[in-house]
Amino acid sequence: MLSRLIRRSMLAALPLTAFVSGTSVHAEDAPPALMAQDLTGPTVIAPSKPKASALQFEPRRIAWPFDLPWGVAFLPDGRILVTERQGALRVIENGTLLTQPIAGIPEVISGGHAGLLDVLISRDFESSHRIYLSYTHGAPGEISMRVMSAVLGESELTNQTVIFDSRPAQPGYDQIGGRLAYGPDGLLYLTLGDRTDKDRAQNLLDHSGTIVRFREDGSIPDDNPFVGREDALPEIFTYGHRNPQGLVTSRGDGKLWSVEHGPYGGDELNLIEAGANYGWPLVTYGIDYDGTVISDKTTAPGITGPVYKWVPSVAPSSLASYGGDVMPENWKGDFLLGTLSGERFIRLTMTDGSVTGEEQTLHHAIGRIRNVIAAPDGYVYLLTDGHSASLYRLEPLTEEMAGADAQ
Ligand SMILES: [Ca+2]
Repeated sequence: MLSRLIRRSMLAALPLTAFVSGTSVHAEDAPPALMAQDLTGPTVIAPSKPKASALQFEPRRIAWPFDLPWGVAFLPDGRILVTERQGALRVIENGTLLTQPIAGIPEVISGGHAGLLDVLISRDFESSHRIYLSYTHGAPGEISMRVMSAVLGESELTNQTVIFDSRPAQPGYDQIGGRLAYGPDGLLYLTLGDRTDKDRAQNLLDHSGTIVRFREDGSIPDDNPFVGREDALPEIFTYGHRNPQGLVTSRGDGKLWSVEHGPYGGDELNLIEAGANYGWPLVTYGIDYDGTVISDKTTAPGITGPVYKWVPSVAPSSLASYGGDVMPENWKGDFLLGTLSGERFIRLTMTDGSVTGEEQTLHHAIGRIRNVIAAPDGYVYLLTDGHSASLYRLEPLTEEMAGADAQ
């Protein structure tokens, strides 16, 4: 950990041209000073500036401290589950973070970006009490991404069943994806990153760099796009991804969307459609961290381009779709993103499948944002990153408060 901190502080002081070949930095980890630099990539768009005047809420810290938290799930009884990467499933009950984690979670291998990642409650949770966990499993050199189905009791999991296990198991703790979500079809989707080995994202016999689709019992739908092909794994739904960490069914258009970390520049918002190739590393809007060009192309035949991109990178960690009644009416159907190195909260206004507005707020206000959740209670929650992290709830500023400020 110490060496990592030193590496970060050194990098922050170095210009891009001073990077030595082979230095391993990822969008997730790159310090804000680095990411804020301008780029000479294939295409550069001006990042929208955070607008303080647009702030219609303030973050209120409701639970802490968490150690490397990642996933959040809201239970119908009001409890909140939070995963910690080193292997704990924490519980917030009546506003208190319980010291005792849930027992019976799977053994995980953690380090880098890896460990216990997402938690998702079943659509029939009220009757089944079933949850799903994504996590890295195995030994150094042989790490796979798994999804476990289990039944949540008062303080422990039972009926644990592994319903997905990525292959091939391989080395690498970074760029592993890990986001679980229900698609519009009621099936489970999981994102998998390229494990810093970019060519894997174009290899259909490798789950790395893909989004996979399976049923709640782990079986594979007959209409998955590559079922029946000998040169492809049947769970794969889309491929050519670098490190997707956000995945959500839109409350606006009802379609499945994802955000992924690009390299140095080129984070993407993608509309996820069966069988599509999102291009990594054949085409990209970014360049490599050592300054080398990964591809001189941003489009190619057969490649599905992003609906929206960020150059320079913001490092999007998560994607939510707002549909509640607590925040302003015009938020309905919008996408909400947390960002890591960008340390900001982003709201994207969507119109007919296109981004028609981007609002960036909370810049450096609460640190790196690991997750953003549009919760069943209508509030938006933000989970920060790191070894002393917190869960925040966005409190809308009332008209009375706004009026008081103006006087
Ligand atoms: Ca792409």
